[in-house]
Amino acid sequence: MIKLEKNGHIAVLTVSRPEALNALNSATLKELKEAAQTVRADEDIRVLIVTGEGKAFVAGADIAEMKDLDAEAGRAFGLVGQEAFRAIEELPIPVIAAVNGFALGGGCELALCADIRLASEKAKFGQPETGLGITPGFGGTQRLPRVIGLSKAMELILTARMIRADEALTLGLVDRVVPPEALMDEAMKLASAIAANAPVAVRGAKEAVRRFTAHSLGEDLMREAELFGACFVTEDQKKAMEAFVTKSEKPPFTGK
Ligand code: CO8
Repeated sequence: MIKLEKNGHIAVLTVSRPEALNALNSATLKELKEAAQTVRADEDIRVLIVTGEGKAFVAGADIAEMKDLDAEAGRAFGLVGQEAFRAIEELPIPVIAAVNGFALGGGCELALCADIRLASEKAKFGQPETGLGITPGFGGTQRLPRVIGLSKAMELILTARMIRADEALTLGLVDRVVPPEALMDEAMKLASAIAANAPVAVRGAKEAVRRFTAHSLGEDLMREAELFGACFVTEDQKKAMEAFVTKSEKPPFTGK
């Protein structure tokens, strides 16, 4: 479900589960973490590009797998996702997200783990979790405000609305928007420009810049996982996820 290809000093990681719009289940998260470890161990790789196969980048964590979790299992699933995402974020080399389509929930959160984000004009972003009876659980509550600012992050997370690439650009969620057919070429050009610079200096610069936002991230992610797990004892979460999986109408939320 994760493809890893090398092209000179550049590696391309593709989330490839197109039948479920690349939704992240436990097996995919495990492969994602392993792929990050493979990239880390290969000193020849200087830049990583992360993208998705088909019409989605990643349409979120797998709702079918999450729907019946209880609080403990929910928290544990959140931690599995957080670990895989941290393995990507903490790579010493720069990571570019080439967002080709839907980047929702865990997908938007995966893009937030990259150092630079390019988007296709067809990309769509959002944190739909509160509409599914849960909080964002793969780092969105912490990384989104760090990238776009507090109140804009609040608005996106609390409304759960989906935005197009042009709005994502205005918000600073992506750095550039390009036509769909140009996305991978542009990502490769950017990666090549970075890979042509001195590897030790590039890695040092990445670490230094990341320190700007990394303060207390670890602790804050732990609290996010607890809050995420707590949603899985609610009827609202069960009913909203059941409605998604059975393609039926979501009942109004009751707060229970
Ligand atoms: N999980 C599981 N399956 C999914 C998901 C998902 N997130 N997204 C899409 N799929 C599946 C659909 O069920 C469908 O499967 P099937 O063909 O078997 O019916 C297939 O992918 C194609 O999807 P659609 O038919 O719905 O495609 P559309 O083009 O009509 O719609 C959308 C595309 C708008 C992207 C729609 O699929 C959608 O709304 N998906 C869900 C998006 C979402 O809410 N994502 C957030 C999930 S929650 C999350 O990510 C929490 C992160 C934190 C987790 C922490 C750890 C627990």
